[in-house]
Order: sequence, then structure tokens, then C-alpha cells
Amino acid sequence: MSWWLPLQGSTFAPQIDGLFLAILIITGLAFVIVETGLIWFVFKYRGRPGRKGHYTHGNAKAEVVWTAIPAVTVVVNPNGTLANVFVYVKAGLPAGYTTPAPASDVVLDQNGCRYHPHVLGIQVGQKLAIKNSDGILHNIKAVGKANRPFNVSQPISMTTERVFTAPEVMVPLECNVHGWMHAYLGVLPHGFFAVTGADGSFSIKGLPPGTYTIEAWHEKYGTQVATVTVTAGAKTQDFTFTAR
Ligand SMILES: [Cu+2]
Repeated sequence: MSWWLPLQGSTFAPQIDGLFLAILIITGLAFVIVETGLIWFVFKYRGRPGRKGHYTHGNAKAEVVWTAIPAVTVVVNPNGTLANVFVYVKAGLPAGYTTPAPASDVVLDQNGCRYHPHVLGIQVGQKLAIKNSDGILHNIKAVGKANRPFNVSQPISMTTERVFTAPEVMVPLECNVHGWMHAYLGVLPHGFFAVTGADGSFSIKGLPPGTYTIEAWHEKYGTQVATVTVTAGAKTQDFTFTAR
């Protein structure tokens, strides 16, 4: 069946081929139904002897509605929350304040030719384990400014470790083999950072009482800043991004 489809180039290929065939069948059926209807109408309402046809435009209101509904659906996210926002304490900690880097690695996995997670945080001196689960060639390039750039080739299933020496929000990571593969790494001297989940929520724990500048970073919507005073107990801060 797949002899006429392009060569499968990734582990997503069977799903993509399946989706393509489903769309082809649905649109094919729709095409046949519409054309049959058109031809039927042409025959049924074709000119009769002694009568002249005339053109009417149709329903302008209906046209506005079926143009506006898809446009609104595409722009607004169902629950309005934003995932993959990197939220961190930007200022307010004493000068030179650091927290010890955890002994555990931060793992960045390449699976299905995508980075998991897409946005992540790490502390200065903590190990980043870059894992290739795909077993095909990936080439990880870090194009940071404060940290020394690197470019690592991973032709097989393997793990490469890297350590970052300077705070930097964000270090972009990309794959030279797959142009769509992008990840963003926030490097901080302390552990007061978080990435919003699928529900848009985040939590930063263990922050000593004080007044802080909290920044929220999103790859597309830029940054938002809030000043937050922490006393004993929990404190909630919302960030709102507007599409641009
Ligand atoms: Cu890749």
C-alpha cells in the first residue's frame, strides 16, 4: 500500500502515513458527494424553455459566521493556560547567593526526533545528561552566550554529559540534523526556578522570606516580570501573556 508514499524517515512515519490516508479518504468522499450534488442540481434546475435564469448571491450572514468560527477556534486555547514557561527568581537574593547544585542529573531526552522536555532548568555545575533514545543521528548544538557553545554528534543510542558554568536564561539547544528540534535550557546559580506544566501551573519551593523579582519566560511570548514578597507560607503569583 505504501509503495507510492515517500520513504519513511522517522519513528512518527507510520502515524503520519495513516493520518494522510485518513484525510485522503475523507476528502475524497467529500469531493465525490459535492460533485455528485452539483451535477444533480445542474440537471434538476437546468434552464426550461421560455424561462431565463438569474443569479442571487446567497446568505451573507452565514458566510460571516463560518469564516469567524474557525478563526476564533484557532487563536484561543481551550483553558487559556500556557505550558513550557520558565519561571525563576531573577533578583532579590543576596549578591552572590547560590544553592548547592543537586548531585542528580537533569535529563534531556531525544525521542521521536523531539526534545523531552522542551523547556528545562539546571543549576550551574549540575550535570545535563543528553540522551539519544532514537538510535539515529542527532547533533546537539548549544548556542548560548555566557556559556561556551558546544556541538555534539550522537550517531547511536547514547548519553553525553555537559556542565554549564555561568547563569544564562535561556541557552537555546538545537539539532543540526532535524531543523524542527529545539529546546531551551535556563541555567541559574540557585534552585529557585520551575517550568509550567500542561495546566499552566508552576511552584517554586524553599525561597527564604524577602522581596523578589520573578520573571516568566516564554519562547514565543517573551518575558513578564512580577515583584513578589514572600513571608512564611505559600504565595501565589499569576502571569498573563498576550499573543503578539
Ligand atoms: Cu535530531
